[in-house]
Amino acid sequence: MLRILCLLILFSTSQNILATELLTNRGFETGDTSGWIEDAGQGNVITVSVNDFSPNAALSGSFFFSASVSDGTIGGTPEVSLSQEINVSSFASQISNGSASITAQGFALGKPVENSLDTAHIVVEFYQGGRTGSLLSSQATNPLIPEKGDWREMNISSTAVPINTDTIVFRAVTSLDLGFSSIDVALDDLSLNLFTGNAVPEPTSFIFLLMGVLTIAHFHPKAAKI
Ligand SMILES: [Ca+2]
Ligand SMILES: [Ca+2]
Repeated sequence: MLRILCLLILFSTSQNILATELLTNRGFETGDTSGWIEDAGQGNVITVSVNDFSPNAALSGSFFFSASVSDGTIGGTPEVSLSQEINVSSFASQISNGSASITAQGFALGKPVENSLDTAHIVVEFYQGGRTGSLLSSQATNPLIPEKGDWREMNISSTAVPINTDTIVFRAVTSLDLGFSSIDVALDDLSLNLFTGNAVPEPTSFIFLLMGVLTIAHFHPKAAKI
């Protein structure tokens, strides 16, 4: 009987979880870096690479970001970082009761003729008091050496938003294999999702469940001893 009741509760439960994409211009489809802070002020949003990425095309849409010297970065630049700073104070109640979490994602591509080990990674930082305030915690992917000829995924799995967070910073970072001159890395389809809410029983389902249990208890008194 206990097993049946547990199953009934499971099936009467709905996933009352909302996902909100926090990034703007996440695939660079404005044709520029609108919405992004270019920490090094370098790189460029392109449709076709001078130096030929392979495939020489966006992962989705028409545009992608390139950190390559041929696309505007000064030779020898050790790192090109794009970031967005998102004020999440409108989610304060969910964050303060521990029911907010994030996932982050991005894709990187290398060049077919490039033999240096440039890398890409993504970072999510949680702040109290804005980006210049207290860093509460952060998550980062391991450095990825982009594949030549294939967009590869960087992924931060579900991470709880620390209580007191009012600002989340997302960074996509490309890094130079020191000793070489060009960061031959492209980025596209960056994403930062905020999830709020918990799995909660639907009131109507719960009433039907209660009626069912009471009916069973009425006709099968022994079965009600759970
Ligand atoms: Ca794109
Ligand atoms: Ca390189």
